[in-house]
Amino acid sequence: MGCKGEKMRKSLILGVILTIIGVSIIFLFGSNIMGAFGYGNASYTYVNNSFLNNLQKGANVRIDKGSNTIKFLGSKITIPIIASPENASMYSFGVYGLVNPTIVVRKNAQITIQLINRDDDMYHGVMVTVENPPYPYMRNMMFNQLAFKNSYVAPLPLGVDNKYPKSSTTFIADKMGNFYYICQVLGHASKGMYGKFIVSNEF
Ligand SMILES: [Cu+2]
Repeated sequence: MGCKGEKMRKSLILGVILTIIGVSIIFLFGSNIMGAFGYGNASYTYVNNSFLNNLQKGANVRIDKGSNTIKFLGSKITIPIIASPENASMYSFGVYGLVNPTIVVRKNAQITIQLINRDDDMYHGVMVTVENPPYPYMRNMMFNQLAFKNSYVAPLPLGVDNKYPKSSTTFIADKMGNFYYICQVLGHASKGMYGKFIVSNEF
């Protein structure tokens, strides 16, 4: 009996210590860890419907509806991505009227992703990742693997009453290959909220 009680006390103390360590780590480093892996707080401004309706594609943008692909030929480009675009699943992204298009950019291009959340009942973010689909519901949120440094916009709050949060991030596409842009909110990528992101030199 004495031995059993001792064991229980030891494991209780161990449990308490581990909990304290865990909470401290989250407290001390939480926001940095979250930021590094695509979470944290995004700062944002609001845009409205007329902003969305007047998004202009630059001269160096090639849209191919047939293959659902958009090529950005420039070396300094802005990609406006709408979370929950009109007339599409709320678990999808819209870019220049296409839904979850394949995005192709040049190697070493400077990419600015501008995310706008049109959804009035869910947060959405975006990150360019090395992770391939299919995405399980419980994607590993602590170890999101960004494809490029800063290739994410943290989840944005709801867009209501013609006021849609907008935030952006800028990064260099410094690796060739096939990547994906996905919504990092739990369960969204698994419901289809993603598209291919290709870095290429063949146009
Ligand atoms: Cu989402």
